[in-house]
Parts: sequence; structure tokens; C-alpha cells
Amino acid sequence: MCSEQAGARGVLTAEDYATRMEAYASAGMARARRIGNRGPVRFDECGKVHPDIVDAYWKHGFYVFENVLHEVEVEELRRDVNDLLARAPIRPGAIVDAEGNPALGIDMKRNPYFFVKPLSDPVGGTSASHGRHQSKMTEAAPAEGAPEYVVQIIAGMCQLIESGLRVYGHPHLLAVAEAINGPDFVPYNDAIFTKQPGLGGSVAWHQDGVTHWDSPDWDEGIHGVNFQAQLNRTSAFSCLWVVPGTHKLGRVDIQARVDANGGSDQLPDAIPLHCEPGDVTIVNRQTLHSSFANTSDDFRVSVSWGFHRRKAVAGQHGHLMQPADVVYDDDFIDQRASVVQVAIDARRQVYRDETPFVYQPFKGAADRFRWCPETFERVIRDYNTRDIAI
Ligand SMILES: O=C(O)CCC(=O)C(=O)O
Repeated sequence: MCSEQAGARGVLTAEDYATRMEAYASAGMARARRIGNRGPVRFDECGKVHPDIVDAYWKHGFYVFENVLHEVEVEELRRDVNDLLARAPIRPGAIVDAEGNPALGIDMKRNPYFFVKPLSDPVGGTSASHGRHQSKMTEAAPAEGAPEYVVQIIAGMCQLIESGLRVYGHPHLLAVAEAINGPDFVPYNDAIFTKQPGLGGSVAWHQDGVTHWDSPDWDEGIHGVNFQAQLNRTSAFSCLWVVPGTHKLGRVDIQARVDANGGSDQLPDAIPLHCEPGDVTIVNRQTLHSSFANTSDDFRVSVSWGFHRRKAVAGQHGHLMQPADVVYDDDFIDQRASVVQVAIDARRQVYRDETPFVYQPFKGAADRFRWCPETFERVIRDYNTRDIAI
């Protein structure tokens, strides 16, 4: 779209948007360098995640693990995600892909695909997800000839791609989940975020939890932690941004922050979690976070999943993913958690030189959860109807 057309519609061109990001991106990179909070996963002499890393996570509400996934695994994930994108429905509501074949996963009980208009913010300032995206992000007009919609999220990776199931069982990442949420940690959901160059939409500033803000048991870890494995290099123009330390504050008045910032979504104190392929970020779900419209050349693919403390979800209602009368009782939680055990075995069958993670809730029960066609039907098929979202 030319600048006159964009201007007439009251939105920025992609070029203007990118220019507007430049100073903010470089200031954010400087802040990120000062904080650091990144490096490889390290363990102590007992084989536990190094306490310095755990402390750093609790201090800032995030950590960037460098070089977690080897090139071969990143390449498999990339190939599988590209295949998923090629076989996604051609538009929201469609059931066929660009070749006219049934879209992959369209038979799942929960439609895996979430679309956005290029460079838009579909949820900021709406009541979606309990209104947690309080303020609308700046939008931009994509280049001439851009598609009307692009895929932003693909859910259900443990069913759709085996590489997705295998990364879910990664021993170092499960050790991190255990270090943060305790040995009886349980899964949340998963979502592959894709942000194509010049097209990817934004995700407005938000905190993820909805359940415990006013709970007498509230603390800085009660809404869990999210992981994102990066398949491609990301920059400040394409990656996830966080405001360090906000996981400690309780519910943040995001609109007040935007207003105090002259109405701009470029919040001060935020930092970009830029990454190399194979890096994995972890972000406390209470940390204020967002991502901007992707006007860069980066093709960001973030394979995302998360974990909770069991006691934070036990007995809670399905506020986000299921009808409100669904209760997360022991059966519900165990069934969803068994996906982790199957993932551990799926990984063991391929990465023979790794020591598999011992998931305490299933210790002694591993044989009932070997990765095979029977567990695909019993555990994996439509597992994400049992995502545990609080
Ligand atoms: O990765 C992104 O761009 C957004 C992720 C996010 O908002 C989330 O995981 O809650």
C-alpha cells in the first residue's frame, strides 16, 4: 500500500512503522545487554538447574537459554512447521489448504489455526481472553498484494508434528520447569507463533494469568511459566518483548502505562528477547509482555508451551479454554500431564544419547505411556481440549 493510501486510512505504512521502531529497538537492545539474563542451561553438582539461573529468573521474570536445541532438531521443527503452514486452511473458516486438499488438523476437536490480518492487532483493547490485552497496539498497512489473512498461531503441536512432541519432552527444559514449578509441575497449553516478514501481526501488551490475581495465595509464580523455542534468528523488530520485574507487581494497569507514555505502545523499560535459532526463552506468565507487528525481514517461528504448579490449577475452573463449568480435578490434570510422559518417551526413541527426564508424577508408570499408536489414540489425540489454562 502506498503512503497516501495508508495515510488516508489513518494507519502507518510498514516502512513508517519500521522507522518508528528503530530508536526504540536500539534502546531496548541496550537495556537488554545491561540486564543480560541469558546463557546455556547449566546444572549444579546434584544435576539440578543451577540456582543462579533460577534466582535470575525469579528476579527478572524471564531467562534466555542459549543453544538449547541442536541444529538437527531445529531443522526438523522448521521443516514440520513449514509443512503445517503450507497445509493450513487458506483463510479463517476454510477447511482446505492452498492446493484444495483438506487442511492438516482440520479434523481436530479444537481448530488449531488462528489468523490475523497482516500487521494488525486483533485483540488489543477488546474483551478477548477476559480483556487482558487492555490497550490496542499501533497497526500498519502491509505492502501491496499482501494476503488478507496470515496464520499467527498453530495449536496442538504434540498431535500435529512429531518434532513438536519430541521437543515437549526435552530433558533440560523439563528440568527447568521442575526447578520453577516443583516436581509435580503440570502442563498449560502450547502454540506455535509464526510471524512472517512484513506480515506478522502484533500481540498486545498483557499478562497471561486470569485466575489468581485476587487470591489470598497469590505470589509471583502462581500463574506459571511459558517456554518459547526459536527456530530462526529474531531481532528487536520481530521478537517477544518483556518488562522485567513486572511478574512481582500483581495485575498491572497496562492502559495507565500506555497513557503515561503519551499513548505509545513502546513502553519504557521493556526489553527484546532477541534470539538465535535453537535458543529457548522462558517468561513468567505474569510478566508484562508483547510483540510488535513484524515489519522486518525476520521470519519468526516460536514454538511455545508452558507449565504450572499443580496446586495452582487443582480444583480451578477452565476460564480460558473450556466452558466455565469444567473443573481441573485430578483426573483431568493427570490425563493432560500424561502428554509429558509420552513426549519423554517419543524423544527417547529418537535421541538415544540423551538421558530422559524423570517426570516425578509418572515415575514407575513410564511403561503405560510409551510412544506408540495406542498412546497416540489414548493420550495425544485431541489432548489440547484438556489444556489447563488459569
Ligand atoms: O510470542 C508472542 O509474540 C506472544 C506470546 C504471548 O503473548 C504468550 O505466549 O502469551
